[in-house]
Amino acid sequence: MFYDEEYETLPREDLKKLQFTRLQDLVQRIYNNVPFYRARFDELNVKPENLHSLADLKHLPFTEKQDLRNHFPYGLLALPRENVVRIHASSGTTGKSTVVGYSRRDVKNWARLMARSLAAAGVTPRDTVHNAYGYGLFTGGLGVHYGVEEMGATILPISGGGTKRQAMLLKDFGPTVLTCTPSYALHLYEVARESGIRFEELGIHTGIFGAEPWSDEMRLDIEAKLGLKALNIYGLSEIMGPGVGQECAVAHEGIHIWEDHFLIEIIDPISRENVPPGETGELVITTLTKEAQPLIRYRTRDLVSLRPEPCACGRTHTRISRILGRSDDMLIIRGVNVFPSQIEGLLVETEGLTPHYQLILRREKAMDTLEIQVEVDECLFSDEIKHLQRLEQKIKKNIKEFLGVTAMIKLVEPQTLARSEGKAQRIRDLRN
Ligand code: DLL
Repeated sequence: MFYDEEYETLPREDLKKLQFTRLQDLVQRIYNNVPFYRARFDELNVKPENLHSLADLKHLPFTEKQDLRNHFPYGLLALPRENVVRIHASSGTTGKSTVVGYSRRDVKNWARLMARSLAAAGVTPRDTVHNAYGYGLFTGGLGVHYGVEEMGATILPISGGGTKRQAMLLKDFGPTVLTCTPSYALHLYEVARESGIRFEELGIHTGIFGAEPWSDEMRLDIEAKLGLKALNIYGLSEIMGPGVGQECAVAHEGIHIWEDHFLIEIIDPISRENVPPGETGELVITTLTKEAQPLIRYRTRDLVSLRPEPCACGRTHTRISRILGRSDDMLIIRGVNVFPSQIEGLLVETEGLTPHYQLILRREKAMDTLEIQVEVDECLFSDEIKHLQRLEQKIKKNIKEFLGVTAMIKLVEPQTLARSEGKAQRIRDLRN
């Protein structure tokens, strides 16, 4: 059940001490070796020796995605280039991708943290993992891959795409664990069903899904359809990749962040002050042990809340809520703020709809409009037109009532919206 029991259950006092020692070491390394950070520290008039406790973290500078872009590709390395053994990059929808370097020890730590995450999800060395996260510069494929090997389970390095073939492989190789994005899990389920494969009979007991936002309602839908326990895995390439945090199978609620390696804060994105536990804010992460490309107070843009209460699983590492949205994903429709995941929640709950949807934003006469296209399920589609119209009205009313925005609803035929092999593209912003 544990991979690294001593560290996973370290009393919080000891965990804090360990974090502080590691933070001191990190700050020294970064100040000596990364000109960008040295300049930032000097600007703010802070020196590594000014760090007396974890509370002093607040005097250190933040790091933003733009800082990584400005130093593209290798400008933030804290080690000589020849000590870097691997490079990953995040695709990024706008601008240049962000590049991340790993030392030999970084990739080892990553595999161990990923193994820890798998163990927390209930995976054991007896399991076989069908890994449909993409292999390549994206961290999902290789990140999960080395974690599975590290823990001694069997990896099926499938990668994304070729969904029909994947469905066959599910049947042939008999995996017990599925790893991919939640949207791809649903796609795989549909394609398998078309080939006459009943997912719930495959013997897959656990799905470890992440890399894109998904709602609680989506989780229930996936669990019901695929007949497995769906657990949330969190990570980002700038910090490491998958395995920064993992929801445990015991509580099945909230993501444990591996705090001996990552120091987290949750801040108000505007004032940049810490928000109280339970309140939603932006997750900020400091990498305590990364050698090649450590980051201080990295602003993830992911919105979460802290759940500091102890967990039934015995792990002492704090939990965060599922990712509620990204601050840069928030839609502002005529002054009302909504997150795509809130819309998703309402759609998935509505009978007759599928979890396949797209949000289309337009600007008409200086007014922002939102159109929601959502696929209906097959039984409903053959239904009378007036039923469909009634359903559209019902969704529209719910969205107005619960989220305060007016949306145009367009029900579309099953299988008409594009499926993604990795991260789903839910938003089409046509405003510019
Ligand atoms: O998506 C790493 C990863 C791979 C995580 C496989 C989990 C599984 P990036 O491509 O750099 O890295 O994208 C990171 O994806 O800042 C979040 O906005 C989002 N994200 C990651 N995990 C989750 C999750 C990988 N469980 C960005 N729920 C992050 C919601 C997630 N969003």
